[in-house]
Amino acid sequence: MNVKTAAALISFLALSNAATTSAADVHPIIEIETGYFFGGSQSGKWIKANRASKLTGEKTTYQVYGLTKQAGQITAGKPKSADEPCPDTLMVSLSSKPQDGVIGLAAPWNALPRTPAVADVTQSVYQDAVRDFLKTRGVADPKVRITRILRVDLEGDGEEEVLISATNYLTNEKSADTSGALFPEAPIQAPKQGSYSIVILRRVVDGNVQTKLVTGEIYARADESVAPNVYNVAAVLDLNGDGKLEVIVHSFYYEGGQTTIYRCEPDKIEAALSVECGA
Ligand SMILES: [Ca+2]
Ligand SMILES: [Ca+2]
Repeated sequence: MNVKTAAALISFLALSNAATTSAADVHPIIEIETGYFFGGSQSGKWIKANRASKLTGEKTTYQVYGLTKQAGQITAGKPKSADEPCPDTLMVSLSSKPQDGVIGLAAPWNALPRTPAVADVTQSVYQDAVRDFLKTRGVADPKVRITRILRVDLEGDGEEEVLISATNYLTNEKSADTSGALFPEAPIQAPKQGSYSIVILRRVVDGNVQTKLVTGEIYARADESVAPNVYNVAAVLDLNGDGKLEVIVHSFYYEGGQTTIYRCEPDKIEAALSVECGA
């Protein structure tokens, strides 16, 4: 091997090493409101919080995203235990908390390649869709109350999907009024018969509209044993860089909350990563 070939080989190795390092980077994800650390992704694969935290630096720059726009850039420290009452949840301290920020992502790609459009919740086609869905889940006479409708093309195939959040715990408590508010208080009392809080996804599959439950709870009968949760779509973002949007759902009950990132494929909806804390 002559000197020139050796030098070329060394520079090739250096280049390929650099490429490998960057492809293997973990791209951490945080919740802005709480500073909770979801974990991240690596070459498109989801990495749980404990593993991702070991690969996250002392000072990481995050792009902050809200429901319909990017909301600036912040830095955050290394993830640490959130301590009592949630020692298993990891959290970071944020340099600032941008208004309307929902999720922070440390990655080079744009997590909001397609912006969700907020649609009118009174449209009869969606009122009917929620009513029909609740009937299939055993609610005899559904009292439809939609809190948010979002239209967005999740996978970028040119066809828009529709995400509907609907909550009705059939109570007159002011605290249970979810209309318009993103993080209202959840009702304290046990759920009554016919009450529900759901996020459903409507998409066209082979020319037919398909309606699927992303997450939620439906009480065809009253249940004295549970504290009801309220569910709402907080953001729709591409958090692992595969070009497909994930659906981020915030849920809460009277003394705690959870935020979950859902992958929504036509044949399967599954949770990718989640953070939570409750008393
Ligand atoms: Ca689509
Ligand atoms: Ca994605």
